[in-house]
Amino acid sequence: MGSVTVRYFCYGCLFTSAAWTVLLFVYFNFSEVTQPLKNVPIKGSGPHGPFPKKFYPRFTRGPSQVLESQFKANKIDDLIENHIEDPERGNMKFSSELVELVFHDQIFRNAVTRESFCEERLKVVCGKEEARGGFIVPGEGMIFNERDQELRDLGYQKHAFNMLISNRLGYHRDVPDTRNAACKDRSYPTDLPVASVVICFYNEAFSALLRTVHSVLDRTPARLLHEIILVDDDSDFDDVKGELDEYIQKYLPGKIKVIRNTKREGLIRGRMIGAAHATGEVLVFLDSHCEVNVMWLQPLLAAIREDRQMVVCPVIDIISADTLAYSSSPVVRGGFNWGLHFKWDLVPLSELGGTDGATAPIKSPTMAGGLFAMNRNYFSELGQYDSGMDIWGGENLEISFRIWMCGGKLFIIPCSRVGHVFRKRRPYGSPEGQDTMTHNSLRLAHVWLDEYKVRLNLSPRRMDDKEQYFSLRPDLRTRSYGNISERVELRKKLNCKSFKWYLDNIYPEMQISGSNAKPQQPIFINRGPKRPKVLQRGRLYHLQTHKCLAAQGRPSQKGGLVVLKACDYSDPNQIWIYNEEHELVLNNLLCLDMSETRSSDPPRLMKCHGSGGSQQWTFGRNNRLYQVSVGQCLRAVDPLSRRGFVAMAICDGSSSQQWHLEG
Ligand SMILES: *[C@@H]1O[C@H](CO)[C@@H](O)[C@H](O)[C@H]1NC(C)=O
Ligand SMILES: [Mn+2]
Repeated sequence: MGSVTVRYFCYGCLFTSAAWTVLLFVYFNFSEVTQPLKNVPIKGSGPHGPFPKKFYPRFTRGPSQVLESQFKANKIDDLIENHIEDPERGNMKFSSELVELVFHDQIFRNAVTRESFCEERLKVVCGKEEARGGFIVPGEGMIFNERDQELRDLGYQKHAFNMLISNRLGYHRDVPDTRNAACKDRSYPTDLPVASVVICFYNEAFSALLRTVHSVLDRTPARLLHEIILVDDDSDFDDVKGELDEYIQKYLPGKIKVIRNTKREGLIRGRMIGAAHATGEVLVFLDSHCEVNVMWLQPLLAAIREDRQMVVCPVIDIISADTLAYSSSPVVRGGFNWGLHFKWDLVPLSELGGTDGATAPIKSPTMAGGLFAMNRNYFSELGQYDSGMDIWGGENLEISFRIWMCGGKLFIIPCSRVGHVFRKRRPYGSPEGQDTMTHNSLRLAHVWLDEYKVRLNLSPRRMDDKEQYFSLRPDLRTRSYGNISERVELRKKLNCKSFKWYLDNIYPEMQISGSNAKPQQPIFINRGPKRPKVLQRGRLYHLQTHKCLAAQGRPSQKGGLVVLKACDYSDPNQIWIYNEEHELVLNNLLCLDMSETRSSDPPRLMKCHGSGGSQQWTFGRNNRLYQVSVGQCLRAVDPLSRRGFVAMAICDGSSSQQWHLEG
């Protein structure tokens, strides 16, 4: 009888382990593939790699409206001048505090990079802080006064990225060369076609827009750059109006055209307007918050020169919205789902390699939309965009399907890299708050999807299997999407192939079965689920109160506050891990995190997201604990209070802001 019990016990064990295996398998598969590739940087070459150091003319007006008081600036200038001119003291080390303060001041007044500033003015190499594959400068986003604070918070509100850092960076900076080493040996024909770069913008931050423009000017051979066309889609902000014109007139005469829409047209018609003004052989569309990398244009042009029906995209590198750090992104390609949302896919084995290895173009079923290049006449022949689409959304899939189905090709060129600020939300809507994504997707579906439109699930909510069919969704069936007869005509005129052909030949990975579609077995150049290396482990000791930072409630509770408690040397709930991602992880569970938009909120414990920004902390001078995206230091709110609350404040080196990671 005992043996029966044992047998059932064993069955139980077997069943449990099987269930766990399945669960873990699903979890890892799912989390690895569906995670949007936000900040998963892989190591690029060092930020100060193979570029010749350049020095740029300084502008009399800095990128920011907020100027430090002239008095302070002059005083600091005197200080440096004296130091450098004095032969005895010329070589003396400046305190790093001074360097930071001076640097801070300089970038406000002149658009210089930190590197050029440090080497030019101080004849010293400023200390560098490495971010993985990125380029962050300690204290770059540091809040010095209320105006900094306003600028930062306003920036997040208006642009959904750290405008304070963007302004301080100025309009020029070097970015790490993120290309595969094999790209550096490639050469390109001399008779490449010339390019018109079209940049549409709507309420863009002035500094981000100008950095986009300057990066193109700085890193594109003049003979290949026919012109830059800026299309202002009826922005509301003043600085991208008169001030932009003034700046261009003063510093960039010649190659830049600015076109102002008199009413809001949206990105889609905006680009068509830009293209109509362009006269170069190739059109290159860029977003208004990009920075192009070295040799970005030549590989794109070379591919188009070879085949005029080739539409090409660069690899889109990541510029952090919180720190503006530039980092390399893995080579992935475009796909989509039946919600007609674009997604990144791993490159299937069959598409990798080839004779050119890592430098070979990669066939891509769809494009992300913001950045691509194509022959200008071919753009027209192919029907530009659907001008019945509004503002934003769906146009990237529409043009992708059209390219492939009507005889063109769409490739990603791994040797061309352009950084893009990945914001966590779009900071603007449509003029009347319409859902332009659904409107545009319906147009696209009715023109291009043939019998497959019954598979659509355009609802933001998940429906059960039966409901997800378009034909059973009366609201979408009857919803108007305007007149599409011109686009249907176009499809006939161009003699385009069927959507079935597209799925069979271009995107066979998209399993028709829908919900149980299984992702392909990938080759992923990503770091995968590897945990960041631990740099230090110990208690976070507050020097003034002799207390330790711990969770207010359970350390596993997401969104929980942290407070100062009596140090308990045996309590694992007071142990923090500080890792190479600059995260502070309590008891190996949750990360210390700051709210993105409201820096007045206290820090909380949140799931570690691994993308820096709100979870990036650095230990600095005066024992400070600095939060990178907020630009402030952690302090005890009231050292005498038993409640032990902590909050962020302007770093002032006071004793309430002094911490020590013990261990
Ligand atoms: C749709 O537009 C075409 C021309 O573009 C026109 O001939 C047709 O009458 C329009 N259809 C409707 C229903 O308005
Ligand atoms: Mn963008």
